[in-house]
Amino acid sequence: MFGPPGSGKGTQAKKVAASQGLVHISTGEILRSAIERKTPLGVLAQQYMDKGELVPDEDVQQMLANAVDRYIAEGARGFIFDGFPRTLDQAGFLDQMMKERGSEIQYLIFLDVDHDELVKRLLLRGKTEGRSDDTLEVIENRLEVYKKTTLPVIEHYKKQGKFYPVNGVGTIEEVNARICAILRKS
Ligand code: B4P
Repeated sequence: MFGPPGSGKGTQAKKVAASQGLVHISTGEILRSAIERKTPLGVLAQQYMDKGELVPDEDVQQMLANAVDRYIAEGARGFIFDGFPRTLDQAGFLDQMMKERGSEIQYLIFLDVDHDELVKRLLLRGKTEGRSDDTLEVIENRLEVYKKTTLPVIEHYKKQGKFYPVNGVGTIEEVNARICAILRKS
């Protein structure tokens, strides 16, 4: 599940995981849990997330591979990655990691939402959930980082014929129906 901050990745990934029997892995959630538990990764991650920067590739990649292997050992039959990959290096890593495990990415679902709507949603979440990276200054930086560093990942999966754009504006159910239509068709 791919898109800018606030596009609904977490929201939609949870729904798709539940309906398709997939394991949902959100790198943002794992990092927030590490911060709460004050693990070495959490202490490191907080310095980046508080500024709206990305956590270094090697740390997130290691964390993701550990999570995937743990779930495979528990019998997982498929995954939905939410918030990963966020850089071209992470995309290359993910492809290689899946290949080594006899699988591959099937869809890059891109949630398309305009800038003003993103800022509106994230400011609202900042008010209701009190996430420390949902303040106006940090949101604007996250959106900048997304444009510069994360957007090129689209080209990577377009070349592989795996890019599926979805209009991410509408109710949560409407967006979910658009995603389900893509999964049903292919
Ligand atoms: P994430 O946890 O992935 O944060 P996010 O992009 O803001 O979340 P998301 O996009 O899932 O939120 P959603 O739209 O569902 O990452 C946080 C930070 O962790 C990053 O900034 C980075 O520092 C670090 N990080 C994570 N992954 C990393 C990686 N791979 N590499 C390096 N660093 C990494 O929800 C937004 C709000 O919109 C919610 O309040 C929701 O209720 C609402 N909403 C959703 N759908 C809606 C709809 N259709 N209409 C109206 N509101 C909607």
